[in-house]
Amino acid sequence: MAFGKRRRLLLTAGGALTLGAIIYVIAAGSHTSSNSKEIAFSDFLRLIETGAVAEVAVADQAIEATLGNGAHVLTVPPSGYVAANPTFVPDLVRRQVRVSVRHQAERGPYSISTLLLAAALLGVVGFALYRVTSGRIPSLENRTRVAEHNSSPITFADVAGVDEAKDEVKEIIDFLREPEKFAAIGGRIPKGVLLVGPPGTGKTLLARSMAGEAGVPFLLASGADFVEMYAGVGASRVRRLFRDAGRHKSCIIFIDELDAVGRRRGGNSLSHEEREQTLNQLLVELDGFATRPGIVVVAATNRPDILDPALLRPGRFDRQVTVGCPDLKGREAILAVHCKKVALDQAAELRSIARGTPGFSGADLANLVNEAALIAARGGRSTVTNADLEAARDKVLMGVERRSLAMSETERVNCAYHEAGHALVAALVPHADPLHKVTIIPRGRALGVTMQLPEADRHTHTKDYLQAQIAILMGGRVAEELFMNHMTSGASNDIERATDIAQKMVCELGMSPLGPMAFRHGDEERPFTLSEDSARRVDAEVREIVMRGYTVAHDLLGTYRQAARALAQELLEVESLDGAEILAILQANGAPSETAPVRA
Ligand code: NHX
Ligand code: ZN
Repeated sequence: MAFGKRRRLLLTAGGALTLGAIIYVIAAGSHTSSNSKEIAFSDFLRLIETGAVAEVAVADQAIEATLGNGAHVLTVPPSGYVAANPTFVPDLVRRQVRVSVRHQAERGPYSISTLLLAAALLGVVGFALYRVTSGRIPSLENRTRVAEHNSSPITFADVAGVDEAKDEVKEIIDFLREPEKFAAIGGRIPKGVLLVGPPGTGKTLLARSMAGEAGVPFLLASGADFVEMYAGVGASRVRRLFRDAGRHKSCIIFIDELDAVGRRRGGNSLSHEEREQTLNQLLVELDGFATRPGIVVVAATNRPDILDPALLRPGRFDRQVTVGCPDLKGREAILAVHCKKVALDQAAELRSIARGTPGFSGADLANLVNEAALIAARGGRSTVTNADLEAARDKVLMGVERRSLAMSETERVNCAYHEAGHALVAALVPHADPLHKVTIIPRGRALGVTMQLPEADRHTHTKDYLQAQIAILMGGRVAEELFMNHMTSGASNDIERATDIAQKMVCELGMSPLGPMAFRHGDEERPFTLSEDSARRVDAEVREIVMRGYTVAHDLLGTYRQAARALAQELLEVESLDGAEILAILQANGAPSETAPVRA
């Protein structure tokens, strides 16, 4: 990497020097002395009248004059002036001015401003080129990095929470360890493995651990490295990567973000020709490797759907391994891996933290443990406690607390009622996730937050759940209206999220009277557009669903006004409440203890 940077620097410096040299040569080639000042032709005539001019050099396009005091000036006569005024030269001679005529070949009369203009133009063009190529000088340097396999290799022990994926790649590791054994038996060994999963789920880590387990070198490249402005550069990088791989008896080539190069061909983007060339080269190399044993290509993507089908054909990336977000057990295991690196309090309950982090990826969990360690250190503790982990979880989920943010009293009161509105609806509407926490301490972009946590990992949602979620989102705005007699712009995010859910229900999930249909606007791949009639009906249904949620929230908050008021007052007092505290306050103020069905 350091080498690449230095080389780039050298290239840039060299380019600048060359440019400077060219400008110098052009400037020196012109006979105009650098102290010539360009003046208007009329001023030049006036200078002659006053007898200030001692000498002139006349050329086709310009006249250079040397004044009596030794200064040089330059002027451009109207075109054809000298030819049209046959007395011009004799007049000069009569005034004791020495006249010489310069030939075009002497390239004398380039004005310094013309030269500067040319140089500036050159500079602008160069700069534009530099910008277009985002500062990258087209070098064929190899960007692949070879991981050392003897210095603390990553093994399966470092990879937690993706047991199925591990099982699936074990076979490939066995093959890498003893390729001869497999070759003797015959049969085609998988050459390309595609790791599919969302960001942060450990695809790179899994690939690394495959190399570590098999004890083979690990060559790393990113699909984005292959996408270049210049035709042929991407393809040559691919060629080089595979040539490097060929030097090892066996190894793993890992291509991160395969979708950057592997996108379906035939697009109409500007750079698509270059990408197509790169992709073709990749396909060629993959096929070439079918004959060479011991080398496995692993690639990662989170968008297998946009990959060119040619990449997925037999003999290429024909094996797909899904690396998903970890489940409860997986999250606990991942937390344990990361907690090994910090001094963990004996009483910390990783299981409960894992339960409270549904949907977290491995990277999110690593981040959580790190945050917890920072919180513990800031608090002067020598170990990371359960409370630190919980605080870190809330920070990752809801954003950083901004206790110092100045809020006016009206804003604070509005915030308390807004959050109380969300909380009351969340507590009383059936089918909703339990309340985790309500706070009026500003966090991230929000002045207040109401947070629910599912009881178990959810992979699908019922229509009831989604409708309850919309009602809860409406609870904030409804409370502002009922208790503050106004509306604020603060509800914007709630409104946006509620509308998004309703739109999905109608357009993607078939949860409206319009039936189980997908309503979507067309894109390049599927130029199917919504008919005007459908669009109108979709809008009406979305509105209907959002308004139903609004009504549910309005009914609940209207019925249990006193409970909502008590909740808001308590929030103004203590700023944060957890789920159990909220339920206790609601029940003490006349709200039912159990979520009863409410009429829709
Ligand atoms: C502003 N923020 O931007 C101020 C500072 C109604 C008490 N002028 O609904 O804070 O008004 O239940 C992600 C998350 C915009 C994106 C929160 C985009 C908040 C949050 C506007 C509480 N809690 N609104 C809420 C809130 C605001 C906003 C967001 C976002 C408020 C409300 C933000
Ligand atoms: Zn809100």
